Amino acid sequence: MSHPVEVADRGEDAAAAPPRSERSAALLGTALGVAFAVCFSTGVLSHLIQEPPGWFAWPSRPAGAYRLNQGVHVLTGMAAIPLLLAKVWVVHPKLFERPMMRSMAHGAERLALLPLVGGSVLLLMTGLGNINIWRPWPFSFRDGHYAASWIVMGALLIHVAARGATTRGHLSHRPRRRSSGPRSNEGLDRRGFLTAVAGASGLVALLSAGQTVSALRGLTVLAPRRTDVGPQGFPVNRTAASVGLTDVDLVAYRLVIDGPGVARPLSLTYAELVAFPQREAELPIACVEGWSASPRWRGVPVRDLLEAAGAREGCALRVESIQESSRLRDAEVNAGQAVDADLLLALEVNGEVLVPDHGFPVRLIGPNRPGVQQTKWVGRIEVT
Ligand code: HEM
Ligand SMILES: Nc1nc2c(c(=O)[nH]1)N[C@H]1C(S)=C(S)[C@@H](COP(=O)(O)O)O[C@H]1N2
Ligand SMILES: [Mo]
Repeated sequence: MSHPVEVADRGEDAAAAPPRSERSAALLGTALGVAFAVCFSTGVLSHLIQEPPGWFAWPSRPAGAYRLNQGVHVLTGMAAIPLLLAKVWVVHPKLFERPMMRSMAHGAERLALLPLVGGSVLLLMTGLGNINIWRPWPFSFRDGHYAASWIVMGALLIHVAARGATTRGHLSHRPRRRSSGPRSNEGLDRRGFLTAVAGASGLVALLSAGQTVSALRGLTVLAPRRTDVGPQGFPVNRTAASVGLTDVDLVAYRLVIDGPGVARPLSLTYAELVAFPQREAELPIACVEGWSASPRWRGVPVRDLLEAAGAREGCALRVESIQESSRLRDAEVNAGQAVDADLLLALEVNGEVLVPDHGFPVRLIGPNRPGVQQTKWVGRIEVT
């Protein structure tokens, strides 16, 4: 069923048509659907990586896959903001249309608009707030954002089932271009409007992409982080000062390797770690918030430490920080990641000893791990 907004505009001149039309709604809806599908799949993947169920093991290669995933998530999410604003502007007269419900099916379709529109606004707002470290809501960002994404995708399925056929109709009948005749309206026509929305969306993406794509770094206007700004040339998520670790006492410091998976638990001093053979690797820090940088690390391969401790093959690890209480003070390393030669306990970055903000004395850095799992100020590796 087709419910015209202002005029049924199938086959009419795009350059003379008003911006608020069914074809606009169909085009914007399709673009939003694609952006949300990309956001949802990259988001759910990020969730699986952080909360892996038994059947899921995130590999350590390719080293930059998580960086790409999260960069794409945040960019498509940002690009969706102008699309959503435009879509709501185009269809808003219909949201208040009477009668509220012409049939059960029509009623169900209308009802699904509430979680669809409300949830979308919530998703984009919480996402945008989170990357700007602005979290004024009373719930955990991840829980709220995750729940909202399922609600929105459910409502979107209902919406597509109800409106998909009309949308396809509007998309397949390209409007004819009329060469003569008076223009029906002044101001912005549909083509101009859609071009402006696409431009705004592209510009938002372009001005945010520098947080992932180093070639666009100079254009990082809308993303909160410049990835080359920070001690030793890249950003800091949680500073050493904020957790009281600016001044770790190297006399007392030990790295402990223990747990049921090892034959000979180790307790190593900093000097002993320095004496181990070191390995260098360029590996990304890819924050869940979308920014990423790829400095050059140098440190002890975890593999060598496991061997020294007589660890059983196929063990997973829990890496623990000397930082006191925080959700981010420990992280899991699955059995596949644990044997990657580039999983390092880094002592240096970009040719210098780590500064406290980047995790001095030692921090974990491994290929393809989300930033939240690159534990700083490591004090213990438990082999499970
Ligand atoms: C401006 C737009 C958006 C931004 C900036 C954004 C940002 C983020 C960030 C920073 C995370 C990582 C959270 C963490 O692990 O701590 C995340 C996760 C996620 N996002 Fe978004 N997002 C946006 C839009 C969306 C949309 C439109 C969807 C779905 C259609 C979505 C679905 C998800 C899901 C499922 C997760 C995983 C949550 C979890 O790990 O529990 N996001 N998002
Ligand atoms: N112990 C500890 N490690 C941590 C964190 C933390 O808060 N505590 N933050 C993590 C997050 S979210 C990121 S993105 C990276 C950032 O590393 P950097 O500050 O060296 O850039 O560290 C990770 N390691
Ligand atoms: Mo992060």
